[in-house]
Amino acid sequence: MKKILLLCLFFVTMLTARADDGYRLWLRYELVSNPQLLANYRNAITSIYFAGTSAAIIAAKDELQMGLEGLLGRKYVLQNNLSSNQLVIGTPKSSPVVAGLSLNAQLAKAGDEGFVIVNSKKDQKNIIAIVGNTDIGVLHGVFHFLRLLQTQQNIQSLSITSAPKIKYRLLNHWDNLNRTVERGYAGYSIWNWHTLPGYIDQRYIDYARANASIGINGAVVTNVNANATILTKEYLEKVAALANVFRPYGIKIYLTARFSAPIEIGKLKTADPLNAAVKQWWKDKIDEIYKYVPDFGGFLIKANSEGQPGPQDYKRSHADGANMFAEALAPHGGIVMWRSFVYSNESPEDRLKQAYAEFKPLDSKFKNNVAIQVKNGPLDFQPREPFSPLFGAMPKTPLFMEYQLTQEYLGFSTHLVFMAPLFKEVLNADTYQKGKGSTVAKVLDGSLDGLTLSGMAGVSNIGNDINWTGHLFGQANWYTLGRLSWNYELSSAQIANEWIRQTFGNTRQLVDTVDKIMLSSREAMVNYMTPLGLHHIMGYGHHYGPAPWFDKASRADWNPVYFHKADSVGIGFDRTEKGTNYLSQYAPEVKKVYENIDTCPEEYLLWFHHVPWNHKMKSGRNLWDEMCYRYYAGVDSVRLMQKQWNSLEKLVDKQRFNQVKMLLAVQEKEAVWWRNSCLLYFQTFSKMPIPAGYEKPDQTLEYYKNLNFPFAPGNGR
Ligand code: GCV
Repeated sequence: MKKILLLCLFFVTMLTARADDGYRLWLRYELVSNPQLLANYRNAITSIYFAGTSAAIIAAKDELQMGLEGLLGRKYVLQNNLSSNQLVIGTPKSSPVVAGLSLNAQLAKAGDEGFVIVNSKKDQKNIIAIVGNTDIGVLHGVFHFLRLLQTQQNIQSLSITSAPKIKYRLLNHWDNLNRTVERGYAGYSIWNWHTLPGYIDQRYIDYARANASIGINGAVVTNVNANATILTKEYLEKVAALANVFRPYGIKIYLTARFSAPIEIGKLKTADPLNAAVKQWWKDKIDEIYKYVPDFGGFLIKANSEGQPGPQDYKRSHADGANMFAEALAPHGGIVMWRSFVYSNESPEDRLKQAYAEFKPLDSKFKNNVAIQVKNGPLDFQPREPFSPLFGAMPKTPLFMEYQLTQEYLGFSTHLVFMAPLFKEVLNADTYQKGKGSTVAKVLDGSLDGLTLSGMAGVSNIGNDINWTGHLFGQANWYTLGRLSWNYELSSAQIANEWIRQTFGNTRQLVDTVDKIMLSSREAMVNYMTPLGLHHIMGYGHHYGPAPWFDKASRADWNPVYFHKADSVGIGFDRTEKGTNYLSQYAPEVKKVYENIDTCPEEYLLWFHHVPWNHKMKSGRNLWDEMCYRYYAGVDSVRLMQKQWNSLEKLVDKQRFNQVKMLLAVQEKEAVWWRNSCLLYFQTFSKMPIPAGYEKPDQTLEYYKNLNFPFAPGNGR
């Protein structure tokens, strides 16, 4: 009887161990599945030598012990004498043993946050050293080492020196104080302001671990559509509690500043940035913040955009506004990230031209600790956009990249879309600012113009869903932001490969298949949503699903019809000299390629040109047939993704397998919805048939137009 009970217990434990809700993200530390490799790892690591007492080094040590215990199935105790097959972690400052390893040349390249990992010999003993100039560097090194084990790499001849290419690597949370998340599709905000500062949710610590593991070093915890309450004493105490959690992980906290806060919580009559009382108010407020959070990172500010207050309310410039904050932050080492996402309520000008028009003339007008944060494209995180022309146009001003991880326009958290290819496409784009090779990446890291501030931010896709991001694959986009901002030279395939191995395991078939799914997913989505350069044709307000017919918004440039301009002749937005001349904002070399309908890459065709329906495409099809082809190809790709995923049933735990399977089914349904409704609608202009051989839409255009989603998520204030 006892035996049977034990057996049952064994099976229950096995089953529970196999269930996986995704909470552990890519830090799963499962036992290494390859027996030979496991034996090798165990031989190579028999103990840990560690030096230092800071919270960061303790975090590194804890992570290493936890990781090794999971991966190698053994407990590792710490030793304070050197022995063979030891992992040695520390900094030259904190340990004479580490100092004696003579790694100065490598460490000189690792900077403040980077690390060195090498196999070395010390006093006849073979060791692996994970070393940094700082304790945070060591922590990053430990996470990298655990990544090597999780992805089953050889650790016999390690010689790694790694330093981040981008200085500020940030998540931007659009989280409101009432815990709704603007454009958030993974539940409510993870910040429980009500129970802070007294209650520290384990999630905050796991959030910090996850970020540190991929090198993210800053979190803006509040929405850019800001609420001044966060700046009150009561909330600053809560902010301080979060900052204390983040600090050991090398993560600084940042806030969003509501420009009108001096009026709203300061009882002043104005928020004019040149007014002495206003300046003093912000200076006092910032000094107060630093009393709570001595390493406060600074402010991210959305001003004079979509109804937010800003300096222009007082006839002042963006530079006047940003510099006021910058002056008060500078003595403390804080920075201002001022967003360029502006477009005016009054101006009838092509919306895409407005950010450049406002910011380019201000180049050189900003203080040293100001960066302008620019969305990757000129519009608003569409499935595909050309790079923003501000990159390459402001050589005297540091520009930070803003990507959107949360899938506002990319299918919310029900669509599997791996964004690394989107991010890389922008980074690799050539601005021609200083001739060929002036890529966006070089603008971003400051190397093109000799600037020292550099930054990359992702609008967070994190919520309090058990697996953090709603869709399990949303985790890969969070992961990508960290890895790319550390090293933008990593390829999409490398990032996908790392993430898959850590998240699902190292089985060849599994890795290869998920890899195919991920790498094809972004193009699939572009095809079933907005092929050939179409943009902004989604549902109004909530942005859920297609609504290319929508024309009732209060502003013209919130209407899909404004963007696609379909008529009986053709479709697309003419942004050449004959149209809005938006193209003049790019370098002549870039403009030249895009302005000629024959050289314009087809993926941007309708972004820049109004093209006749019968225009002959590279495939030989006319535009209408090509559009049909792309929309159908998009749906076909999702169906292939489904098949590929289904082939993995035995290789993925049941819980995560089923989650993804269900979501792929939703994605397929919605891809068909996008395809059918867009084609039926555009057909009313082209008057051409959907080519023979394609499955015909099973609903009418009227049916699609009448769909209504009063409770679509993400719109919360
Ligand atoms: C935070 C888009 C989104 C808004 C968002 C805005 C921005 O317009 O729909 O929800 O507001 O971008 O980036 O500021």
